[in-house]
Amino acid sequence: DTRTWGVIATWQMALSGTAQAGEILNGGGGAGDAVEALIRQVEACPEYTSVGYGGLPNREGVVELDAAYMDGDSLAQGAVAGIRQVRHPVSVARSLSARHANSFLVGDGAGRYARDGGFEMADMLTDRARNTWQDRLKGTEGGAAAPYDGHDTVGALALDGAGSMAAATSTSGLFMKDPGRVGDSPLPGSGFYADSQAGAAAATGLGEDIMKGCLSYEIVRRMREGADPQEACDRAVYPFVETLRRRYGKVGEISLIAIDPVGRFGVATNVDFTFCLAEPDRPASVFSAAPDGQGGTRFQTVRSDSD
Ligand code: SD4
Repeated sequence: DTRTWGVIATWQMALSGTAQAGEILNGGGGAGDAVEALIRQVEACPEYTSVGYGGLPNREGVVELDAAYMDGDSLAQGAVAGIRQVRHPVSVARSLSARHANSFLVGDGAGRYARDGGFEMADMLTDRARNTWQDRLKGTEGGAAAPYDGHDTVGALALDGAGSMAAATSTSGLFMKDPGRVGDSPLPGSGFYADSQAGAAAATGLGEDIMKGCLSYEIVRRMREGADPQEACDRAVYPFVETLRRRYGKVGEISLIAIDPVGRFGVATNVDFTFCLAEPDRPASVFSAAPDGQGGTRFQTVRSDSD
Protein backbone atom coordinates (compact mmCIF):
# COMPACT_ATOMS: atom_id res chain seq x y z
CA ASP A 1 0.00 0.00 0.00
CA THR A 2 1.59 3.26 -1.10
CA ARG A 3 -0.77 5.81 0.36
CA THR A 4 0.34 9.30 -0.39
CA TRP A 5 1.04 12.13 2.04
CA GLY A 6 1.57 15.85 1.65
CA VAL A 7 2.26 19.06 3.52
CA ILE A 8 1.87 22.68 2.41
CA ALA A 9 2.59 25.85 4.38
CA THR A 10 2.44 29.60 3.85
CA TRP A 11 5.58 31.65 3.16
CA GLN A 12 9.19 30.76 2.60
CA MET A 13 9.92 30.96 6.35
CA ALA A 14 8.16 27.57 6.69
CA LEU A 15 10.80 25.70 4.62
CA SER A 16 12.71 23.95 7.40
CA GLY A 17 9.47 23.25 9.27
CA THR A 18 8.02 21.78 6.09
CA ALA A 19 11.07 19.52 5.73
CA GLN A 20 10.56 18.33 9.29
CA ALA A 21 6.85 17.76 8.73
CA GLY A 22 7.72 15.79 5.58
CA GLU A 23 10.01 13.54 7.58
CA ILE A 24 7.28 12.92 10.14
CA LEU A 25 4.76 12.05 7.43
CA ASN A 26 7.21 9.97 5.43
CA GLY A 27 7.95 7.97 8.58
CA GLY A 28 4.27 7.19 9.03
CA GLY A 29 3.56 9.98 11.53
CA GLY A 30 0.22 11.75 11.87
CA ALA A 31 -0.98 14.94 10.18
CA GLY A 32 -1.52 16.64 13.55
CA ASP A 33 2.05 16.00 14.68
CA ALA A 34 3.31 17.23 11.32
CA VAL A 35 1.52 20.60 11.34
CA GLU A 36 2.33 21.22 15.01
CA ALA A 37 6.04 20.49 14.48
CA LEU A 38 6.13 22.70 11.40
CA ILE A 39 4.56 25.64 13.18
CA ARG A 40 6.66 25.25 16.33
CA GLN A 41 9.79 25.64 14.19
CA VAL A 42 8.55 28.94 12.81
CA GLU A 43 7.36 30.11 16.26
CA ALA A 44 10.79 29.41 17.75
CA CYS A 45 12.75 31.45 15.23
CA PRO A 46 13.45 35.05 16.36
CA GLU A 47 14.23 36.10 12.77
CA TYR A 48 10.59 35.77 11.75
CA THR A 49 8.92 38.96 12.92
CA SER A 50 5.36 37.86 12.33
CA VAL A 51 5.08 34.62 14.31
CA GLY A 52 5.88 33.57 17.87
CA TYR A 53 9.21 34.60 19.45
CA GLY A 54 10.39 37.76 17.72
CA GLY A 55 6.89 38.62 16.48
CA LEU A 56 6.19 42.35 16.24
CA PRO A 57 4.11 43.85 19.04
CA ASN A 58 0.83 45.75 19.13
CA ARG A 59 0.86 49.55 19.24
CA GLU A 60 1.52 49.50 22.99
CA GLY A 61 4.61 47.34 22.52
CA VAL A 62 3.01 44.12 23.75
CA VAL A 63 3.29 40.88 21.73
CA GLU A 64 -0.17 39.30 21.42
CA LEU A 65 -0.35 36.02 19.52
CA ASP A 66 -3.14 34.13 17.73
CA ALA A 67 -3.02 30.42 16.87
CA ALA A 68 -5.30 27.53 15.99
CA TYR A 69 -5.36 23.80 15.38
CA MET A 70 -7.95 21.58 13.70
CA ASP A 71 -8.20 17.81 13.37
CA GLY A 72 -9.76 16.85 10.06
CA ASP A 73 -11.10 13.48 11.25
CA SER A 74 -13.07 14.58 14.31
CA LEU A 75 -13.41 18.25 13.24
CA ALA A 76 -12.12 19.14 16.72
CA GLN A 77 -10.73 22.66 16.95
CA GLY A 78 -8.73 24.60 19.49
CA ALA A 79 -7.60 28.21 19.34
CA VAL A 80 -6.07 31.05 21.30
CA ALA A 81 -6.23 34.76 20.57
CA GLY A 82 -4.28 37.64 22.06
CA ILE A 83 -2.23 35.24 24.17
CA ARG A 84 0.88 36.74 25.82
CA GLN A 85 4.18 35.29 27.01
CA VAL A 86 3.61 31.77 25.77
CA ARG A 87 6.43 30.15 23.79
CA HIS A 88 4.32 27.93 21.53
CA PRO A 89 0.74 29.15 21.03
CA VAL A 90 0.04 26.39 18.48
CA SER A 91 0.64 23.71 21.09
CA VAL A 92 -1.77 25.45 23.47
CA ALA A 93 -4.34 25.53 20.66
CA ARG A 94 -3.84 21.83 19.96
CA SER A 95 -4.24 21.01 23.63
CA LEU A 96 -7.49 23.01 23.74
CA SER A 97 -8.80 21.02 20.76
CA ALA A 98 -9.17 18.02 23.07
CA ARG A 99 -12.00 19.84 24.89
CA HIS A 100 -15.62 19.74 23.78
CA ALA A 101 -16.35 23.14 25.34
CA ASN A 102 -13.97 25.97 26.31
CA SER A 103 -11.74 25.18 23.32
CA PHE A 104 -11.17 28.77 22.17
CA LEU A 105 -9.65 31.09 24.79
CA VAL A 106 -8.52 34.71 24.57
CA GLY A 107 -6.15 37.01 26.44
CA ASP A 108 -5.63 36.41 30.15
CA GLY A 109 -7.78 33.28 30.18
CA ALA A 110 -5.69 31.73 27.42
CA GLY A 111 -2.50 32.66 29.26
CA ARG A 112 -3.76 31.17 32.50
CA TYR A 113 -4.69 27.91 30.75
CA ALA A 114 -1.17 27.72 29.28
CA ARG A 115 0.55 28.47 32.59
CA ASP A 116 -1.61 26.02 34.54
CA GLY A 117 -1.09 23.38 31.86
CA GLY A 118 2.68 23.59 32.16
CA PHE A 119 3.27 25.15 28.74
CA GLU A 120 6.55 27.05 28.50
CA MET A 121 6.16 30.73 29.33
CA ALA A 122 8.60 33.30 27.89
CA ASP A 123 9.06 36.97 27.16
CA MET A 124 8.25 36.94 23.45
CA LEU A 125 9.46 40.49 22.68
CA THR A 126 12.99 40.46 21.23
CA ASP A 127 15.26 43.54 21.27
CA ARG A 128 14.95 43.63 17.51
CA ALA A 129 11.16 43.67 17.62
CA ARG A 130 11.22 46.36 20.33
CA ASN A 131 13.52 48.50 18.16
CA THR A 132 11.29 48.08 15.13
CA TRP A 133 8.31 49.13 17.25
CA GLN A 134 10.15 52.19 18.66
CA ASP A 135 11.25 53.24 15.16
CA ARG A 136 7.69 52.94 13.93
CA LEU A 137 6.39 55.00 16.84
CA LYS A 138 8.87 57.77 16.03
CA GLY A 139 7.96 57.58 12.37
CA THR A 140 4.31 58.20 13.11
CA GLU A 141 4.51 60.81 15.87
CA GLY A 142 1.50 63.06 15.61
CA GLY A 143 0.59 61.25 12.41
CA ALA A 144 -2.21 58.96 11.41
CA ALA A 145 -2.44 55.28 12.19
CA ALA A 146 0.79 53.42 11.57
CA PRO A 147 0.98 51.52 8.31
CA TYR A 148 0.96 47.76 8.61
CA ASP A 149 3.64 45.48 7.37
CA GLY A 150 5.61 42.43 8.44
CA HIS A 151 2.53 40.37 9.10
CA ASP A 152 2.96 36.93 7.61
CA THR A 153 0.99 34.17 9.28
CA VAL A 154 2.29 30.62 9.15
CA GLY A 155 -0.50 28.29 8.12
CA ALA A 156 0.16 24.56 7.66
CA LEU A 157 -1.93 21.75 6.18
CA ALA A 158 -1.04 18.07 6.16
CA LEU A 159 -2.39 14.80 4.82
CA ASP A 160 -0.87 11.71 6.40
CA GLY A 161 -0.47 8.19 5.06
CA ALA A 162 -3.58 7.04 6.89
CA GLY A 163 -5.69 9.64 5.08
CA SER A 164 -6.11 12.00 8.03
CA MET A 165 -5.75 15.75 7.64
CA ALA A 166 -4.92 18.59 10.02
CA ALA A 167 -4.59 22.37 9.82
CA ALA A 168 -2.83 24.85 12.08
CA THR A 169 -1.94 28.54 12.12
CA SER A 170 0.15 30.91 14.22
CA THR A 171 0.75 34.67 13.99
CA SER A 172 1.55 37.83 15.87
CA GLY A 173 -1.13 39.42 13.69
CA LEU A 174 -0.78 42.92 12.33
CA PHE A 175 2.18 44.97 13.49
CA MET A 176 0.95 47.99 15.51
CA LYS A 177 -2.50 46.41 15.87
CA ASP A 178 -4.82 47.71 18.57
CA PRO A 179 -4.55 45.82 21.86
CA GLY A 180 -7.11 43.02 21.74
CA ARG A 181 -7.34 42.94 17.95
CA VAL A 182 -7.94 39.42 16.64
CA GLY A 183 -7.27 38.40 13.04
CA ASP A 184 -8.55 35.54 10.92
CA SER A 185 -5.85 33.08 11.93
CA PRO A 186 -7.55 31.64 15.05
CA LEU A 187 -11.04 31.82 13.51
CA PRO A 188 -12.38 28.53 12.14
CA GLY A 189 -13.47 28.81 8.53
CA SER A 190 -11.65 32.09 7.99
CA GLY A 191 -7.99 31.42 8.86
CA PHE A 192 -8.14 27.63 8.57
CA TYR A 193 -10.35 24.59 8.11
CA ALA A 194 -9.71 20.85 7.78
CA ASP A 195 -12.05 17.98 6.95
CA SER A 196 -10.29 14.72 6.09
CA GLN A 197 -13.21 13.79 3.84
CA ALA A 198 -13.12 17.03 1.82
CA GLY A 199 -9.79 18.86 2.18
CA ALA A 200 -8.06 21.57 4.17
CA ALA A 201 -7.27 25.26 3.65
CA ALA A 202 -5.49 28.09 5.46
CA ALA A 203 -5.09 31.82 4.92
CA THR A 204 -2.62 34.65 5.34
CA GLY A 205 -3.08 38.34 4.69
CA LEU A 206 -5.36 41.03 6.06
CA GLY A 207 -7.53 39.09 8.50
CA GLU A 208 -10.37 41.56 8.41
CA ASP A 209 -10.82 40.93 4.67
CA ILE A 210 -10.28 37.15 4.82
CA MET A 211 -13.04 36.99 7.44
CA LYS A 212 -15.49 38.77 5.14
CA GLY A 213 -15.47 35.70 2.89
CA CYS A 214 -14.84 32.88 5.40
CA LEU A 215 -12.36 31.88 2.73
CA SER A 216 -10.85 28.73 4.22
CA TYR A 217 -14.27 27.14 4.69
CA GLU A 218 -15.35 28.33 1.27
CA ILE A 219 -12.42 26.52 -0.36
CA VAL A 220 -13.05 23.29 1.58
CA ARG A 221 -16.73 23.50 0.67
CA ARG A 222 -15.83 23.68 -3.01
CA MET A 223 -13.49 20.68 -2.72
CA ARG A 224 -16.29 18.73 -1.01
CA GLU A 225 -18.47 19.49 -3.99
CA GLY A 226 -15.87 18.11 -6.38
CA ALA A 227 -13.50 20.92 -7.26
CA ASP A 228 -9.79 20.12 -7.25
CA PRO A 229 -7.80 22.28 -4.80
CA GLN A 230 -6.47 24.72 -7.41
CA GLU A 231 -9.91 25.22 -8.92
CA ALA A 232 -11.39 25.65 -5.42
CA CYS A 233 -8.79 28.29 -4.52
CA ASP A 234 -9.11 30.20 -7.79
CA ARG A 235 -12.89 30.23 -7.73
CA ALA A 236 -13.17 31.16 -4.05
CA VAL A 237 -10.50 33.85 -3.97
CA TYR A 238 -10.39 35.82 -7.24
CA PRO A 239 -14.11 36.59 -7.59
CA PHE A 240 -14.20 37.49 -3.89
CA VAL A 241 -11.32 39.94 -4.29
CA GLU A 242 -13.39 41.59 -7.05
CA THR A 243 -16.49 41.54 -4.86
CA LEU A 244 -14.65 43.37 -2.09
CA ARG A 245 -13.21 45.89 -4.54
CA ARG A 246 -16.67 46.61 -5.89
CA ARG A 247 -18.78 46.49 -2.72
CA TYR A 248 -16.35 47.50 0.03
CA GLY A 249 -14.18 49.78 -2.09
CA LYS A 250 -10.80 48.30 -1.19
CA VAL A 251 -9.15 44.99 -0.49
CA GLY A 252 -6.09 43.95 1.51
CA GLU A 253 -3.64 41.14 0.91
CA ILE A 254 -5.25 37.71 0.66
CA SER A 255 -3.45 34.38 0.10
CA LEU A 256 -4.88 30.88 0.57
CA ILE A 257 -3.38 27.39 0.42
CA ALA A 258 -5.26 24.09 0.13
CA ILE A 259 -4.76 20.33 -0.03
CA ASP A 260 -7.26 17.59 -0.81
CA PRO A 261 -7.66 14.02 0.49
CA VAL A 262 -5.55 12.59 -2.35
CA GLY A 263 -2.68 15.03 -1.78
CA ARG A 264 -3.27 17.57 -4.55
CA PHE A 265 -2.44 21.20 -3.71
CA GLY A 266 -3.93 24.60 -4.54
CA VAL A 267 -2.98 28.24 -3.99
CA ALA A 268 -4.60 31.58 -4.79
CA THR A 269 -3.29 35.03 -3.93
CA ASN A 270 -3.65 38.68 -4.82
CA VAL A 271 0.01 39.47 -3.99
CA ASP A 272 3.46 38.01 -4.67
CA PHE A 273 3.23 35.04 -2.36
CA THR A 274 5.61 32.23 -1.36
CA PHE A 275 4.72 28.84 0.05
CA CYS A 276 6.43 25.55 0.86
CA LEU A 277 5.41 22.01 0.13
CA ALA A 278 6.69 18.48 0.44
CA GLU A 279 5.30 15.18 -0.84
CA PRO A 280 6.68 11.65 -1.32
CA ASP A 281 8.60 12.36 -4.52
CA ARG A 282 9.47 16.00 -3.73
CA PRO A 283 11.71 17.28 -0.91
CA ALA A 284 10.52 20.39 0.91
CA SER A 285 10.58 23.19 -1.66
CA VAL A 286 9.65 26.85 -1.90
CA PHE A 287 7.41 28.11 -4.66
CA SER A 288 6.19 31.54 -5.55
CA ALA A 289 2.69 32.29 -6.72
CA ALA A 290 0.98 35.34 -8.15
CA PRO A 291 -2.36 36.05 -9.81
CA ASP A 292 -2.27 35.50 -13.57
CA GLY A 293 -4.76 38.31 -14.08
CA GLN A 294 -7.31 35.97 -15.66
CA GLY A 295 -8.81 34.39 -12.60
CA GLY A 296 -6.02 31.87 -12.13
CA THR A 297 -2.64 31.54 -10.40
CA ARG A 298 0.92 31.48 -11.83
CA PHE A 299 3.63 29.39 -10.14
CA GLN A 300 7.42 29.28 -10.04
CA THR A 301 9.84 27.06 -8.15
CA VAL A 302 12.05 29.15 -5.89
CA ARG A 303 14.26 26.52 -4.28
CA SER A 304 14.24 23.11 -2.74
CA ASP A 305 15.50 21.95 0.62
CA SER A 306 18.47 20.26 -1.03
CA ASP A 307 19.71 23.45 -2.78
C1 SD4 B 1 -3.99 38.58 10.65
N1 SD4 B 1 -3.86 37.02 8.83
O1 SD4 B 1 -3.82 38.68 11.84
C2 SD4 B 1 -3.11 37.64 9.89
C3 SD4 B 1 -1.91 38.36 9.42
C4 SD4 B 1 -1.24 37.77 8.22
O2 SD4 B 1 0.04 37.99 6.32
O3 SD4 B 1 -1.32 36.66 7.88
N2 SD4 B 1 -0.59 38.51 7.41
O4 SD4 B 1 -4.81 39.25 10.03
